[in-house]
Amino acid sequence: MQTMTSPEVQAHPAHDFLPLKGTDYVEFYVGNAKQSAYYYQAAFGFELVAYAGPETGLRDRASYVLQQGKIRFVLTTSLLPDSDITRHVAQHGDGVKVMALWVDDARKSWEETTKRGARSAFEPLTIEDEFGSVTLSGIYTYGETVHTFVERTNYTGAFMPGFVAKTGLVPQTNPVGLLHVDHCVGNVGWGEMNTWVKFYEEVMGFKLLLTFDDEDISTEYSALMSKVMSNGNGYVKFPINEPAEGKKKSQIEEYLDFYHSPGVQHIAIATNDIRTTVAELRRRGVEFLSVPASYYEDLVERIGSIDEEIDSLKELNLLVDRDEEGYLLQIFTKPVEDRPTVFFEIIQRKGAKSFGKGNFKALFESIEREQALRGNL
Ligand code: TYF
Ligand code: FE
Repeated sequence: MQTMTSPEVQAHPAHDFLPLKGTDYVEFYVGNAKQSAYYYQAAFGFELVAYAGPETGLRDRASYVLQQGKIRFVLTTSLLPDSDITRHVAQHGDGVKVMALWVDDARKSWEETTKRGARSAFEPLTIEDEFGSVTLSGIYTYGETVHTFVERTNYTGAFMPGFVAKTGLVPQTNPVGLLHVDHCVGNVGWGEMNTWVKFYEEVMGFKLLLTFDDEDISTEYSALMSKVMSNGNGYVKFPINEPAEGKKKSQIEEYLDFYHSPGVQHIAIATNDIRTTVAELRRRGVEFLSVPASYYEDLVERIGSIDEEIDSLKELNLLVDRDEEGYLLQIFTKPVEDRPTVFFEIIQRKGAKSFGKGNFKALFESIEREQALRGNL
């Protein structure tokens, strides 16, 4: 007799106790949410879609929700001299507080992860308004960073109950082609990488996708190790970096010195047309790291033939790398705060599922030049 596996079981294999549908939003705690919202709108082309604050009955904070493609950023500031948000901003500067994950069942996500050892940030709660209901729960990951589980039951409002639809701040939204979050990278302390790898394996059911040791990625000075964790369907990827011993201060150590704890280092955002996206971001004043012209001299030799003219990549200082499955184009912004902490990566994947290992040397040397300018090398 033949046994059949039902399609439902195939779609949600029993061993995936934490099925994720993607990134729901990324929340930043910032010193001035209104001005940050303007920056992400004017420079990165996000659209303002929702708001919560004194006008909606909040006394302690204000939040702006921005959207582009499937990406949602929430920018939250405190209105009080002393609160969790105020203290977070005082310690870390502007930074990522929440990486929210879209799930079918926020209660089960919380139960499955806390029973495997996750520290709860808040218990499951359901909030409602005339547009439907949303159930939320939260667990801590590295540092003070939280994973919020977001369950949307046909919710049709602007963001979630508690927020009102809001447009404006800039006269017109001009998107730059940002599509979705490709991966979010965390920096953790010396010797802590494997602790967090184990957390994502055991508590979240993720798998180790790739490992970069200090041999792969030590340049003259900056040294780090990195492991990329992925959930079952590959929609959510979290590389974890830790500093390694080098000739001088690791870029990860510089981050930790200024963030004063582990935290999110970079958010990689996907585009289908990186040349148009980056040309427009540059025109709007977004600052990117640059590699020397020599990077482009042996590029074709290294990666073979690609669809793009090398000159057009050189003009925008885009990086290219190849793996067994295809190639990718990527570029990194400078930190978007005064502290050398959080930055963005813009990435276009043309088949490649890797992270640009072939670019590490050129990229890290570029970061070291910036570190030296800051007096932190
Ligand atoms: O996410 C990654 O692994 C790549 C490479 O400090 C990278 O974007 C790794 C560490 C780092 C900057 C970029
Ligand atoms: Fe990256």
